[in-house]
Amino acid sequence: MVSTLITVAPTGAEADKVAAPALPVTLEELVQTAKECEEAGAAVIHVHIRDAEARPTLDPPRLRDTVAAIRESTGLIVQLSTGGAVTDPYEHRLKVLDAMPDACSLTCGTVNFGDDVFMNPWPFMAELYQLTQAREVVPEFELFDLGHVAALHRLLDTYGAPYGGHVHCDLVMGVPGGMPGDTRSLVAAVAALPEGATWSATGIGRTSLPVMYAALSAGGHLRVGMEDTLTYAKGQPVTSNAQLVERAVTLTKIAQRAPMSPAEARSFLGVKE
Ligand code: KMH
Ligand code: ZN
Repeated sequence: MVSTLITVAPTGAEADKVAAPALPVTLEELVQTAKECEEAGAAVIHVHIRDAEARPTLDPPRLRDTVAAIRESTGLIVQLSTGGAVTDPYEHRLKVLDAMPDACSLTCGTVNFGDDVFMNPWPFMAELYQLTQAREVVPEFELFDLGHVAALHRLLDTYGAPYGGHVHCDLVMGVPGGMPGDTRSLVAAVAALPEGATWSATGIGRTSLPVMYAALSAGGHLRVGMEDTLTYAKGQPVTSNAQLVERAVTLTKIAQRAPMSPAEARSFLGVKE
């Protein structure tokens, strides 16, 4: 049976703890969330951290402690965000790899991000990519727009294969300013991916379910979590990240695909043992 890699993105840099009390922002909350999501069927955790006031941070000691704590309590693949918040400078984003995660996100281009701009110019992408190769960290290529797929081709053509030897992408759909979270955009993006690449998809906000159905029907993998979705259904706030993982697992099983275990995901992605 073909299996589905499920990634949970539990926190993000944008959601507000006051407006979304279930958002995990402390180390204890994050570790508890990680355990629940592994139990529910996730194999990868995409991590953003917050400071003592629940504001997004890329503080290096905090990142190191977070990687260690999640590794100690779960078998999940720890993927640190190098995107951070739109206000994070490039130097801080590059230093994320000092925390020695299993994997990291690598966004393949600049994109409008609501009223903001998420900056990923070519020199930054190229430097980050070469750093992932040197540090033996598996990159996940975040694609918010079709143009990002072209930049991914340029990255691979210029600098060669990623650490782990396998290209895995995540289509981040439905960001205001990026590609829409619908089936025709998903099909167009997937058609443009490099030969042999695998991919997950996530739909922001109300595009979560349509993107999940489209991804399952097109043979893709899934990312879910409160970074991307705070509403479970109309009028129903998400109560926990595990609730979103459980729904993804249910839909995956209906699609006749088993959720991939963390051990299977390690070999699938080429993560260092
Ligand atoms: N918070 C966004 C500006 C990533 O994690 O790499 C960027 C983001 C992508 O979430
Ligand atoms: Zn993120």
